[in-house]
Amino acid sequence: MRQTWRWFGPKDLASTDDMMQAGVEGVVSALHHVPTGAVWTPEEIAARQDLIARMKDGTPSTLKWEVVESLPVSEDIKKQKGDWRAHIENWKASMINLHRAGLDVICYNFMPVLDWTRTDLAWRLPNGATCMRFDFIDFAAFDLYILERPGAVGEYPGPVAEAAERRFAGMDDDARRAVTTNVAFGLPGAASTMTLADIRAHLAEYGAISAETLRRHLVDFLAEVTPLAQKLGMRLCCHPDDPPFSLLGLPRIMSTEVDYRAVLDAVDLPANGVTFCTGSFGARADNDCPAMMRRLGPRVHFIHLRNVRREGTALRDSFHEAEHLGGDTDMVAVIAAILAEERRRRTEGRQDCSIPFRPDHGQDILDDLGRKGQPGYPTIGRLKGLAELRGIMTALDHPLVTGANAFP
Ligand code: DNO
Repeated sequence: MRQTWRWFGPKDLASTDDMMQAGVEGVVSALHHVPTGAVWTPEEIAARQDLIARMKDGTPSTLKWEVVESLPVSEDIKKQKGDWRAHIENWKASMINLHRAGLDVICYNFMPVLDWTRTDLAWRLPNGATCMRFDFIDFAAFDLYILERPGAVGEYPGPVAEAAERRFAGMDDDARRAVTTNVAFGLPGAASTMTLADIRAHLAEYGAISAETLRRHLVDFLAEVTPLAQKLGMRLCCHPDDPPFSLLGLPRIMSTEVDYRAVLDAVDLPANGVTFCTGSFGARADNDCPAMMRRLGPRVHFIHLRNVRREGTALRDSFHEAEHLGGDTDMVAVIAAILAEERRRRTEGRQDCSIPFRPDHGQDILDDLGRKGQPGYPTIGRLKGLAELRGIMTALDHPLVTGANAFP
């Protein structure tokens, strides 16, 4: 398991020195400033590589940019409208430029309009730390009474709609503004958040796009880009929907193992793969992460390790981001499944035997608090997560545990 870390570029509060001291082996990054749909040029890619290769004082770091997260897929491609064909050509041109620069793993997602969605970006825990939270009642209150989405009324179970009405009535203007900003926050690294009018306009565009249509658009996209990736020896990996269920009436098609299987089988090349995000999958009780890792394993090209605590029992329900070894996902079992997959790859002689993973998100603790970093990406909280995960990896790989030198 290759220990990587997401770095947002020169504006990131964490430095290359911080990453080095955290024991990071490789960097995950993206050119967030390049507009979605445009080509990532060799110059821009090289400039980012150069920043990663240097410590604060200019001396060389041992770090390299190893995973792209994300090369964004435009709304036009998802809807097959407007400039979608040109955007696919540009995506391929970016792939070629990345490959020439030595970057072969590309994470992307196919979530319409909203990327990951939370209602609270700094929810206070009993110990004073903060974490991100998705409150289904707050979300329903936003949808029903702030966005006033036509059609929303019939989509919530009665008790949820009633609770949302009471919740909305109890919110002051600040609370209403906060939930709106948080829901519209979307993409990490994005330059701007969306207004209510933007969201309404986007939703109207998706009116006629069913889940089946969106899945077909994803398969069409992959049928274009995957053969090139395969030829170049690159690995594409789709990130799951976060949370893994429909929001605002939008189709979400990468939420479960069945969803992934359909898309992996439709374009059945090793280069068509999975970003295995335990935090996204884990927000649904019917996603068994260790078992999914075992079954999807051969096609997993990148891993996000994060844990969530589900707060209710419904399929669509509230959850918050727990500590990496807390929450409802059995992280030890997931790591055991990853290590087993890596051993299997070694026996097959595969080159990609060390799967890059990153500690995904983290709680804001100690000096993270009040630091105004990228929500979900505190330096110390993630360092703690990485250290805990590294401990499990080291232990599970130890001869005392693997049996090579077991206890008498
Ligand atoms: C959230 C992230 C996602 C992820 C993209 C990948 O923190 O895990 O935004 O980067 O969905 O395309």
